[in-house]
Amino acid sequence: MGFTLFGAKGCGSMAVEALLSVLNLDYELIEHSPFEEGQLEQLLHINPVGQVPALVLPDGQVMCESAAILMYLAERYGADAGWMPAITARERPVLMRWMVFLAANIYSTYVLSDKPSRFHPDPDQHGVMKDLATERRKSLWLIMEQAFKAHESPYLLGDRPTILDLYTAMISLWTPSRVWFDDHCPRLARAAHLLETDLRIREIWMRHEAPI
Ligand SMILES: N[C@@H](CCC(=O)N[C@@H](CS)C(=O)NCC(=O)O)C(=O)O
Repeated sequence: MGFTLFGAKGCGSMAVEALLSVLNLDYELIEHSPFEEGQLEQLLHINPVGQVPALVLPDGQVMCESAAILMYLAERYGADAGWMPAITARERPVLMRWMVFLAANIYSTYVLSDKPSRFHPDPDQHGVMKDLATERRKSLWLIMEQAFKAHESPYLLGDRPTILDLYTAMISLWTPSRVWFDDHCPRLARAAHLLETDLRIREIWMRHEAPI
């Protein structure tokens, strides 16, 4: 019995799919877009928040929250290959800090811009809300870029890719845009592009029509 991943095109399930693939784990992908009425209904049975990704583990437990899923899978199945630094490694707290930073600060802003009516009833205000969310994302990416600027390693945390490279690469595909990211966050972008030379990841990104 393998994993079942509930995901949608271009969504946060991409990174989970990529990690399941590079770790050679058996999984079935079920597409349930949270943006399609009928599919959302079904998704709510799996994740009461109505979001993807949601991952059903081989023992039947449901796991949600992209950063938590990536950390779990990488620790459990990808530690030897370096996808998650060892608990005693210097890189471990760095990875945990920035995984949560990406989830809590950057990814969370899409909750506003994807469905702004949740935060303001007046549609005339939605444009400005989305613009402000984009500006907020930009400033957060610049903070992360600053923190990694002096790291000279090929990937963000060393010579091998970790889930931090994967999560960074995925979220940087979204608004403002990979073009903005490449121009303004060259250190982070270098790691993302290097990760995307892995054909298994590239194939998944292409299937999601990622702008790489
Ligand atoms: N905190 C969640 C956020 C997931 C999320 O926002 N997913 C988007 C798709 S990329 C979604 O399902 N949006 C629909 C909604 O928020 O109602 C995670 O990290 O997994």
